[in-house]
Amino acid sequence: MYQLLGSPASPYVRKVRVLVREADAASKVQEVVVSTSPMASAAEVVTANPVGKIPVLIRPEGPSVYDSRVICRYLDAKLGAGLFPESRIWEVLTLEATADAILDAAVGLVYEARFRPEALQFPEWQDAQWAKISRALDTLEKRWMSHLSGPIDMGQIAVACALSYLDFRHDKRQWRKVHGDLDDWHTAFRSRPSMADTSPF
Ligand SMILES: N[C@@H](CCC(=O)N[C@@H](CS)C(=O)NCC(=O)O)C(=O)O
Repeated sequence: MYQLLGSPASPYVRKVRVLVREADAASKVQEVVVSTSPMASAAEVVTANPVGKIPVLIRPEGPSVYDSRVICRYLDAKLGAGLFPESRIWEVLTLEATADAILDAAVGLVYEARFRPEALQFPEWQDAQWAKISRALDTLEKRWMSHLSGPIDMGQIAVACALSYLDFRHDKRQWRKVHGDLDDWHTAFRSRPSMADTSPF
């Protein structure tokens, strides 16, 4: 039995939770909820991942595995999920990296607002982070719609988790208003049972 240290609000953890459900392997991965933050790392997370970030996968056969991209690739292999097809592996990995980059900027913005004293907040930096997200959404819409509409893979799951996180934490930015094709795609994708079952809201 694997143990997944995480939190229902974390979009990186959600990628793994969706993969596990798509692989129909929920009985093999116990989800353990932890509370951790950049300013107060949870001890049980640090024991398994020195930088204190979630998700972390504790596995019976060796040391823990961490970073959502590594965990997803690992579990895909172990559970036979088939979400990293060799025939389009570089596209899948690039798409996943694009989704994770959206998340890195989006989560960073939340941390800035939550943990940095108001007087030290830096609107230009915040705008630059949102500009990264905006450019990535433009690129997804211009270059990736046919891939997103093909057979399910890890790239699609990562993009769906990233877009849901924008809804969850950055709703005021209204990304859907200027990205109609992505809006339609995400609205259909999020109705999959694996997505509905892992929604943070
Ligand atoms: N690249 C990492 C990012 C994970 C990450 O930043 N997780 C956040 C939760 S959404 C976290 O653990 N933050 C606590 C911290 O930064 O110390 C991954 O893909 O797993």
